[in-house]
Amino acid sequence: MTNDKQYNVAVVGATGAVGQKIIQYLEEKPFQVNNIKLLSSKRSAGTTITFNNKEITVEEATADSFNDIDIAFFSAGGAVTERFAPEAVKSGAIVIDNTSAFRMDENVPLVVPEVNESDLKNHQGIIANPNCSTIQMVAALKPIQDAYGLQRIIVSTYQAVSGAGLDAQNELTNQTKQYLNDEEMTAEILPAGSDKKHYPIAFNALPQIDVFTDNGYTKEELKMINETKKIMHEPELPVAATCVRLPVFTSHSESVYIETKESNVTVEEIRKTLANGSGIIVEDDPSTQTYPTPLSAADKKEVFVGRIRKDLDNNNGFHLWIVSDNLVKGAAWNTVQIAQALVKNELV
Ligand code: NAP
Ligand code: 3JM
Repeated sequence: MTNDKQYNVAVVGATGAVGQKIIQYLEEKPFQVNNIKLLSSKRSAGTTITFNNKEITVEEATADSFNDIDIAFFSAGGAVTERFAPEAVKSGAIVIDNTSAFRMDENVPLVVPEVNESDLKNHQGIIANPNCSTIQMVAALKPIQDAYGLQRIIVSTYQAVSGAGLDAQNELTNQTKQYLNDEEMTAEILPAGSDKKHYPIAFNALPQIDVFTDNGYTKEELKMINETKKIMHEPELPVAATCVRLPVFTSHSESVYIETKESNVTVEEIRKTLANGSGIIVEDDPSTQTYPTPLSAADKKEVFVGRIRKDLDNNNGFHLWIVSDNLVKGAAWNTVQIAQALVKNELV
């Protein structure tokens, strides 16, 4: 708790994978919640969700939902944000948005508190939460950027199905059962709900997250590339990304290659720099087979780093394995941390 003021909050997408986690973290009292309004589409309106042992009825989100709201958390897809976030701001609320709708808007701070909390002071009503894969990578790389500078990032991701919503999680469960029962697997959602073709994710690996763009990269890959440059305030930093979906329920993993500006940095120095970083836990010891995995990182708020190695050919190159719960630090917890920072800095 940072001050005595009480805040009225709304959660748009309260019945979804991200929304449910936001509600869970608000119960931990990151700041004082006076009233909470839980919003969804017509489909879930009328159902109830428990908040602090009280049953709250979920309401359909409309333009009028935001009167008297101080902070509105949005995680119901880009179209819902585009439709209602400006209305919420007009009603006097600050919007913290989990979708990609406004992330690259120059008037919208894109924030990971451990990396660029000070960008919050420029907000004009909407603050964007970065993509889950971006958040864990920049959180881990920030201390390295500060200490040694960065001159290149190349990342390959190994992403969990929970990043694609509750329906995608159910799809993995159902396909797993079908496969083990020798039945044909039905694929209707992944790799991208809105795309023409769907492939099974169970016992598979799909090198497509979100839809393709004209240059051959997927939108998820471009989110990682562009958001990283914006958050790290390095528009010219070379960043390349390949994003892959795996049959893992929770936590994204990333194999990240970086080149530092400074030469002759040692693995021990990188390890120490990371261990001193905020919200980072180093789990790295080949002698005891210690490294993070999706299961070990699940439900944790931190970003875990292991397999730290120096490149064998490039003196400035390092390889890292970065794992974090995509619905926690990758979405809900980062969102709630942003709200907490707004309260702490008296920006709300
Ligand atoms: P989900 O499990 O499919 O939940 C979607 C939520 O949106 C549900 O609460 C749904 O309500 C609600 N919704 C759908 N249409 C709506 C409408 N017209 N009006 C109001 N509410 C509506 O999805 P999720 O995984 O929670 O993700 C939600 C969004 O968060 C994604 O679309 C994405 O933009 C963003 N996201 C961001 C990150 C990140 O990296 N930061 C990660 C994951 C997701 P009903 O129950 O009524 O259907
Ligand atoms: C993660 O607008 C939509 O249909 C949501 C697509 C989506 C996004 C997004 O672009 O907001 C699904 C899952 C994200 C994200 O965090 O970028």
